[in-house]
Amino acid sequence: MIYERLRTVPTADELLDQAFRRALRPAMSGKGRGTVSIQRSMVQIASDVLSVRLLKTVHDFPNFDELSPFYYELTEIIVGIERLKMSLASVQWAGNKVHSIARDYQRKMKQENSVHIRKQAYARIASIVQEVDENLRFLNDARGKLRKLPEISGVPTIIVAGYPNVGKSSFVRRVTDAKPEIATYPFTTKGIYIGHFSRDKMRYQVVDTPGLLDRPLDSRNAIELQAITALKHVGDLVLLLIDPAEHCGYPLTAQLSLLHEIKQTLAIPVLAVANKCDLADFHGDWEYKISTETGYGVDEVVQRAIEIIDSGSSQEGEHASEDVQGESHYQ
Ligand SMILES: Nc1nc2c(ncn2[C@@H]2O[C@H](COP(=O)(O)OP(=O)(O)O)[C@@H](O)[C@H]2O)c(=O)[nH]1
Ligand SMILES: [Mg+2]
Repeated sequence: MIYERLRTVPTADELLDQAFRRALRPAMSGKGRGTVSIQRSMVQIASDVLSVRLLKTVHDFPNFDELSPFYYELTEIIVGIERLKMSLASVQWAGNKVHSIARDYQRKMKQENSVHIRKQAYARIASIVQEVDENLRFLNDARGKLRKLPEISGVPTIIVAGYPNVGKSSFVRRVTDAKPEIATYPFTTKGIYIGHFSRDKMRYQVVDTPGLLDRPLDSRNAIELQAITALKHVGDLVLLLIDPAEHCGYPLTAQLSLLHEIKQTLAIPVLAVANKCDLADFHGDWEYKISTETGYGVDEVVQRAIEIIDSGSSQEGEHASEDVQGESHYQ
């Protein structure tokens, strides 16, 4: 994942500490060297350490304009791209400024004033670095948040949605091969589950999103809604589970209106699937009915999902038309 390799961003104090400590080395081992040359190399080393670390911090961050739409949107809502760009620009400015200050002061150094000038250089350098301390802290905080973003690979992806207890996790468990990985996702404490399966030598990804696509979208604030709609960039299909027997505790009408909302909001194909058909009070005339408990119908639904994904990727760029969406017929 793009943010995984981000290193800790040091604070101004940490940077200055490290730089000035390193710069003491020539003074300690400076036998036989003149004072001017030692003072010059102190300034040189301190400024090298600082500008290298400041500029490295900047280069660690990706070029935001090249991020995939999924990570771009999440970065925007978690930390804000403008704010990030401004902080990085300030840190870059500091890295360059430290370098040019060091050059200027080294030139001014003479036999009689070198210690004094070196101290002046240190003070100027320290104040530049302190000036961007707030930006460094912001970047470190951003790093902490961005690193936790889920790793969602580019393989075809089915997003599982539906009210709590309709059987989403049971479905993911039944169709995927290994234990799903759990990733954190902004604005939900529950973590999303990412599993995989193979069909005809193709890998597919199944994402269970508890806390995201499991209740009416109109109850969400704008930021939560953005975190939810960002999923459309990774999902090729939403598989929305419905529990007509209402064992989940939510009325069927509410479940159907969630189906409707998700279709409208995400603008990717939605396949509605009625689950728990093994139950006695399962009812209704559904195009796709399954039981994740007994396994009834599950293979057919997975096959259908793959067909929809394949037909979507063969007409890349166009929106899936209404008729490929697996509208369930509930009378
Ligand atoms: N009878 C029956 N129970 C099911 C079925 N699928 C899930 N359940 C049960 O419904 C409850 C909620 O399932 P879960 O997968 O955790 O739902 P989630 O909240 O949507 O992830 C659990 O007690 C499951 O055992 C099914 O096909 N038939
Ligand atoms: Mg679950």
